[in-house]
Parts: sequence; structure tokens; C-alpha cells
Amino acid sequence: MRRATAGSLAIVCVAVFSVAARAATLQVSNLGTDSGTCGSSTSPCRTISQAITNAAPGDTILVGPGLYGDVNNDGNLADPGEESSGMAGKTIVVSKPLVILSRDGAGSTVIRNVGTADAVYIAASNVTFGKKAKGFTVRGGLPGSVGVRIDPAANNVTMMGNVFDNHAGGAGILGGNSHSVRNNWWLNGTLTIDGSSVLVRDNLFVAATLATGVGSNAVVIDRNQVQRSTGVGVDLQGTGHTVRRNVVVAGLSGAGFRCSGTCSGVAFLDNIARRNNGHGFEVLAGSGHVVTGNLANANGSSGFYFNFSTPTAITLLRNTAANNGAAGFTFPGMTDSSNYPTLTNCAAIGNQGDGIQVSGYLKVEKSTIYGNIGSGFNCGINKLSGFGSILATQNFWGSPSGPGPDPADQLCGATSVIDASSPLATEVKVAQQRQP
Ligand SMILES: [Ca+2]
Ligand SMILES: [Ca+2]
Repeated sequence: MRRATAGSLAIVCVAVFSVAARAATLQVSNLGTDSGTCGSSTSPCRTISQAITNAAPGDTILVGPGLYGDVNNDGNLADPGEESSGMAGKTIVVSKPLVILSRDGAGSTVIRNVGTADAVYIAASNVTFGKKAKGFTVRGGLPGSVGVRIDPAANNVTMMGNVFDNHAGGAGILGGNSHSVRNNWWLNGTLTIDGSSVLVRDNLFVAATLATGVGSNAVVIDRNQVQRSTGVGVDLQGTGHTVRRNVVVAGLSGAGFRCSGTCSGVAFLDNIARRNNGHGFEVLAGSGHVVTGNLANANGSSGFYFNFSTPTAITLLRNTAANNGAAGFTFPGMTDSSNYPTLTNCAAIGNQGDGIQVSGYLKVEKSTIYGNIGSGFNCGINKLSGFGSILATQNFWGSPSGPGPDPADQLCGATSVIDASSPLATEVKVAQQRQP
């Protein structure tokens, strides 16, 4: 068995080596001329599309600085030197496994889209489009146009170092699985991940939304920054996603992070939602979420707003809600005696609304709750209905003696079913892994 494996490996190695040996680099330049044989350094192609046609699978296409696509900006691709993919509604079609790079980076290499077209349509697996400092700026088009689209049948696409400036349309729609989307800038519009096992890391979104589609699965959203989104910053549907170390700041409307629709089983780890107009973290659906180490600061509404249509057990560990416009933590939906939220080592500090607002059942332990305005009533915990009960022992309330008037926060609403005994004497340190 071992011998047979070694033999198979040798065959694979020979095959890979022979492909690598054959792989060529084709040149594209604004000074080039398209032909069936263009691509050498002495006779570069004019268009990326012609180089794709001339390339063999595994080749690299190296694109010089300048303008590609709708060169004369008249809204069509019928003029000399303009891209001609041969497919309606697609400005550039990547139909083979190729590595497509710019020589000088996104700052000086621009693909101008037209109408409602997909600017870059990736129809093959194992495509690389851009690398760090070797990407493209993709911009232009009318409402309905898309910066980049990956066909659902295409897998293992790498996109790096690009600027998608889709002022009139969608930033991207990524079908297929196992892509790596790193170090790109997404300006305006929405990037929607529709596939599985996609890594989205170190991207910058400005006035844009990062979304996962209804059927998406196991998307890793890591270390991205989302600024000034016009809607929700990170808008999640689908299952099993990991959302960690992202910062969503200054959203103009809607939540920083939202989980709704088909969203289920999401891990929110060490994210920051700051100064968004809506809630910091808004979870409206699903079960099995993990919510650990997150900070919601100075958002317009609640820091953490978790509203389920059916009772759902959820544990919030090491999360801080500070200085938000409404309650620090809000649980307005149903809970029952076996499915309710538990807050451990969390902090609700200085929120305009209540520290924690809930109806039904809740457990809060080893947490810090004080300095909340409580809508003028100094409420650390506000229990909105007599139904259920709250176990809130071993918390710090702003005074060693527990809930009460300033400097402590007090209990509000149905206080008879809140057990706030055994208060702690000092603040609990919330060990968050990431702070600005
Ligand atoms: Ca034109
Ligand atoms: Ca107080």
C-alpha cells in the first residue's frame, strides 16, 4: 500500500512539473495589439480578453498600467482596444484556470465596466485575480452592474489586492466554494458570498456591505474593516460562519452586524461595532450562536439586540456594551425556563437606555452593570414583564452593596423576580482580546 502511494505521488509530481514547465506569461499593454498570437513581451496584447483567449490553462497574464474595458467611456465595448469577451453582459470572462495580475497594482490599472454588465466574470476554478500590490481597480457601470461574479460551479478562486469601486452597482457576487478573498477594497455596493468555505480576510469596505447569502456555509470573515456602510455593515444569512476580529464603524443606518433569515450557528468572536446608527450586534434568527469577546460601543440603538421568535439558549461571554444609545443588552423576544440567554463576564456600562432589558428568563453572572442612564430611571436591569425570572447574582452594580440609587444602578420593572443577591465589591475585568 505504501509503495503504491509513493508510485501515485511520483506520477502526480511529474504531471504537475510538466504543467509548470509549460506555463507561460502573456503580456497585456495599452500599447499592445490584439492578434491570435499576441502575448509575448515584444508583441503584447491590447486586451485582457485576447490574452485569455491565447493563454493555456495554468498560464499567467501580466497586465500593464492603463485603462481597459470601455476605454473611451461611451458606454459600450465596440471601440478599438476595448474588451470583447464574446458573452453578453460580461465585460471580461475568465474561462480558464489562469493567474491574472497587474504589473503596477490597482492604483494604475483600471478596468472600466459598462451598462449592467458583470465587469469580471470568473467561470473557471483555480483562478487567481490580483495579488497584493498586483491587483486591479474595477469600476463603472450602471445600477445592476456587478464588479466581480464567480460562477457557482467555479471553486478555489483567489482575489487579492483589488479595488472594486462600484459606484452604481453590486460590489460582487461570489458563488462556488473555497475561495480566498484578501486585501481588497470594496467601495460602495454589496459583496455577497453565496458559496461555502470562503475566506474573507483583511479587506476594507467603505460605504459598502459584506453579506453572506441564504445558502452560504462556513464562511470565515476575519479582520475586515467596514466603514460608513449605508445599510448593515456585516449582514449574515446561511450557516456555520465564523466572524472574528472585524471592526464595523460609523454605519449610516442599520446594525453593525446582523444575523437574520437563514442565519444560524454563527460564531461572533472579538469583533467591534462602534458608532453605527442601528444596533451594534443584531441577532434575529437561528440557534447555536457563539458570542464571545465582542465590543459594542456608542451605537445609536442597543449594543446587543437578540430577538428570537422561539426561545433559544445563548451564552454571551466577555462582551461589553458601553455608551450605546439604547440598552446595552436587549432581549425582547421569547425565553422559557430552559432556553434563555446567559451573560457571563460581560459589561453594560454607560448606556443611554437600560444596562440589560429583558422579559422572561435571563441569567447574568460575574458581570459589571453600572453607569447606565436607563432612560432616566437609572436602570441596570429592567424586567419588562412579570413572566419568568432573572438570576443576577455575583455582579458588580457600581456599589459594593448592590443595586440602588447612584452611584449604583438599580433594578426596574418586575423587580420581585430579579435575584440580585451576593453583589461583587468591585468591577469585573472583561478580558477582550482586541481593543482599538
Ligand atoms: Ca467604448
Ligand atoms: Ca447609576
